[in-house]
Amino acid sequence: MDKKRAVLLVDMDYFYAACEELRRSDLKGKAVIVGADPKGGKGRGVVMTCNYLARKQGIKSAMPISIAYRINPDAAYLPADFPYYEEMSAKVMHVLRGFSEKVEQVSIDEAYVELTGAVGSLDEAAEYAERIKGKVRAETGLSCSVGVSFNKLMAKMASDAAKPDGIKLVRESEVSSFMGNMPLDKLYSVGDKTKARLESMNIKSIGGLAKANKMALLSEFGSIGIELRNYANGIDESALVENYEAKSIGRESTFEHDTSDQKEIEQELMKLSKEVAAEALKAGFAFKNITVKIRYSDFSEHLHSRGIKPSSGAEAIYSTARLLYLDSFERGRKLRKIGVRASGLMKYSGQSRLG
Ligand code: TTP
Ligand code: MG
Repeated sequence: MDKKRAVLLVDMDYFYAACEELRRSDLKGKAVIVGADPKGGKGRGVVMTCNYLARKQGIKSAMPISIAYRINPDAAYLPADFPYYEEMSAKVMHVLRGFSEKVEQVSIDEAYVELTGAVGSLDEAAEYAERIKGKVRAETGLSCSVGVSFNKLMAKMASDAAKPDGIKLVRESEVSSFMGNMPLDKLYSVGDKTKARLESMNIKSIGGLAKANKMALLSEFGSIGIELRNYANGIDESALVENYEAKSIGRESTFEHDTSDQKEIEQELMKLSKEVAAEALKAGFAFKNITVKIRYSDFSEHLHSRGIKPSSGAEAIYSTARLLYLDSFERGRKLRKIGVRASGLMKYSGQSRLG
C-alpha cells in the first residue's frame, strides 16, 4: 500500500446502558446494568453491559447476573430492548456515513470509517474524529470513543485506549511505545489458547511477539504465526468490508432450570429463530449459515453450523437449527443455555424477499 491511510474506529460508550440512561432520567447517578433478570440473586444469565459507575464496582460484560447482584443489589437492572438499541445504532451509522462513503459496521455499536484521501494527515483525521463525536452527540445524545490510526488494526487498538468519550491517535512511529508492553490478549485475534502457546515459547507481551523469531512462530502456528507477528508490529493491510459477509445476527437464552426436555428446547429454538429472522428482515439481510450453540449444565459449550440456501425466514432457521440440535445434542444431558445465530449475511435490495 503506497498511500498513507487514515482510518477511524468509532465505538459507542457502554452502549446499551447509555441508551437506557438517555431515556430514563431516574437512572442518573445509579449503577445501570442491562442483562438478565437478577431475581433477587437467584437469576441466571449474564450482564450484557453496564455503565461506568457499575464498572468501577467491578461489574462487567458477560459476568453472571447473580454475581453482579452480589456486588450491588441496588443497581438498576434492566432487560435489553434490542429494537430500541438498533434504532439508536442506525442513527449513529447514519451520522458516520455522512462523513465518508466507506463505512464498515462491525457490530451494533462499532464501525470503521475510512478517511484515506479525504485527509492529508492523521492530525487532520483526529479533527474529523472530533467533529464526528460532536455530531453523534448532537444527533443521538450518546458519547463514543474514536481510535485514529493508519490501518484498521491500530484504529481498533487505539479506540480501546480512547475510552470513555475520548480520541486516541496512534502513528506508525508510535506502535511499539503504544502497545509493546501490553499483554498478549489485548492483540486482535489472540485469545486464551494462543496466549498460552505464545507464553510457552517465552513470549510474554505484544512487544515480545513483535520481535519473536519468525521460524519458531512458523513451526508453532504455521503462516498464522507470521500474521500474529505482523499484528504485533501494527501491520494490517485489510480494507474496509462493505458487504455484510462478516456480520451475523444471534440470540441466546438461558433456561430457568437446566433441562433435557426436547419439547421445551424446541420451543426455545423456535422462539430464538423467530427473533433472529425478525431482526434479519428488518435489517434487509438474507443469510446462508446457521449456527446452534449449546451449553450443558456443566458449562461445556458446543457449536454446530450448517450452510443453507440464502434465506431470511424463521422457518428456514428453525428447521436447520432443530436438525443441528437433534444431530449433535447428547440426549439425557441437561442443557443450561441455547443460542441460534445466522451468519454469512447478504444485503438484499428492493422489495423481493428470499426464502
Ligand atoms: P461493547 O462495545 O463491547 O461494550 P459497551 O459499548 O457496552 O462498552 P464500551 O464503552 O467498553 O465500549 O459492546 C457493545 C454492546 O454489545 C454492549 O452495550 C452490549 C452488547 N454486549 C453484550 O450483549 N454482551 C457482551 O459480552 C458484550 C461485550 C457486549
Ligand atoms: Mg462500545
